[in-house]
Amino acid sequence: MQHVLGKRRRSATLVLSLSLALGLGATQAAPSATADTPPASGATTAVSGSTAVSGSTGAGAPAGYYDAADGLTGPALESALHDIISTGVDALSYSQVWDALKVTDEDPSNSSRVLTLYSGLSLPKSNNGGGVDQWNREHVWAKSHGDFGTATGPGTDLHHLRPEDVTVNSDRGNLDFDEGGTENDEAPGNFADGDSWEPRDEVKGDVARMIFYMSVRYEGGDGFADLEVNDRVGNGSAPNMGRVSVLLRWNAEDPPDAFEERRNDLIQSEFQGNRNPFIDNPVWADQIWG
Ligand SMILES: [Ca+2]
Ligand SMILES: [Ca+2]
Ligand SMILES: [Ca+2]
Repeated sequence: MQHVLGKRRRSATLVLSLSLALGLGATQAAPSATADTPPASGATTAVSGSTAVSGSTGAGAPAGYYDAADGLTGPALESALHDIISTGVDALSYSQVWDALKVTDEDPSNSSRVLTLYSGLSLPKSNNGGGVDQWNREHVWAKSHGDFGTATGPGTDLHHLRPEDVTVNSDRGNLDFDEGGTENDEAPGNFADGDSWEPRDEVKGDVARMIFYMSVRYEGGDGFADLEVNDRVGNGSAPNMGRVSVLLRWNAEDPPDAFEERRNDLIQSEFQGNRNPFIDNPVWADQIWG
């Protein structure tokens, strides 16, 4: 049984590797979307006012979206971003998350599939569920850290929910994020030890920006815990997630790509009505926690 599954995994990985090698991967979509747009006119439609949102290749934030954060740093910036991303939010039910992920995490090279976060596999959209080799809903901010469960709220917030292979999701469990450990046998490039999980290089920044979003979005005023990043691992059930110093480095090393930006746009326009500011402007993380 184990042996057969292992073979299936390797072949799925091979297919993905080949498609990436052939230029069919998510990162290939970025330049063509904006390459023909003159920089000046592109910038005015893609970003808000005078706030410097550099490097964005997605549709980006609507004009004015971040105006209230303009020029701020530190706690004032955090507070302004909290208000911006907590206004006019349409929160989903946990069952609605299944269908949403089939849109936000669609494989750019195959519209009948989704891409999984840690394992990087392309799996059929229809193969969601709780069985071995199916995909399910990974809470990147582990739901036990603050005990928010799957009630409508942080547990159903698409900005930190991603498709993942059921058993890899189980391996990550509720570990904090840090570097080191033993490589995961089902998801090469991911490592874990007793108190932390290190995602593969391609999604290190994605993970960091999802955690930053959750820390700013949830401040304890909505019946759920105040979620906060800290510089520890082994946070257990405390409403904290670490290690922020490592997450800041990952944020710099793995900047937002077209897949992540498209996802942010879709969550705002089709589902929740709010954005992850750290995808639009990764430097804000340094200005709050650096
Ligand atoms: Ca560790
Ligand atoms: Ca990435
Ligand atoms: Ca918070």
